[in-house]
Amino acid sequence: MSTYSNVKFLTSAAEPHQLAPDLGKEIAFAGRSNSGKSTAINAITQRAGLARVSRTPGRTQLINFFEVSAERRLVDLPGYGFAKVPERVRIHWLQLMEHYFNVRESLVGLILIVDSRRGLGTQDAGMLEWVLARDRFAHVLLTKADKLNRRDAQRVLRETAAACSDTSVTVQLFSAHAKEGFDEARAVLDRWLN
Ligand SMILES: Nc1nc2c(ncn2[C@@H]2O[C@H](COP(=O)(O)OP(=O)(O)OP(=O)(O)O)[C@@H](O)[C@H]2O)c(=O)[nH]1
Ligand SMILES: [Mg+2]
Repeated sequence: MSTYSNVKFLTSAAEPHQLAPDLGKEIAFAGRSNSGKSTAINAITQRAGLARVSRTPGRTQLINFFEVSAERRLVDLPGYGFAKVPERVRIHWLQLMEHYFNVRESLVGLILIVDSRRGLGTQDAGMLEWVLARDRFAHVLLTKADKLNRRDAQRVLRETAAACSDTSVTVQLFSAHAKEGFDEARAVLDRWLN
């Protein structure tokens, strides 16, 4: 039986007081809107439809908590960088994220989801700085690798790893569609949760 065979939706939070109880360990998935966060969670847990996938960027405006086992959680954070989001939504996002990262004792690490065709952006780098400043682990999934040829995928991997070389951040290629990188990602999650 895999670690994730009993994973289930726990709760959603739109406001700080709605966060799941801060017990045990949890891993957060963050990234730009439409980068493939929800898809990656579904792929890693092998549970189609667990986290909602959308073609419309900015769909996940809530913090969604999924329970892997007692006091072990995966967290789907709302995406950033979607230009059409109104200012008040952007400010709400910022306040919610600031609160989450400041208070969350159970947060052990961040899986940063980056579209491999875009590479690491300014906001992505900001997210990494945020978690590293709090002494948490961080791992980058370069998603949608199926959209690149092998040579370009390897180049993005090399460049991203180089950009993170002064830190403890690890990087890998990932594709939900081509079923690439699942074991590598699961190994990281297992290490952090155990
Ligand atoms: N080709 C390809 N498309 C992917 C892959 N992963 C995700 N997508 C597509 O990218 C789009 C966005 O995926 P989501 O998982 O909803 O992205 P998200 O980061 O959760 O988006 P928000 O919740 O809106 O921030 C969907 O149309 C997915 O089908 C992948 O590995 N390969
Ligand atoms: Mg999503």
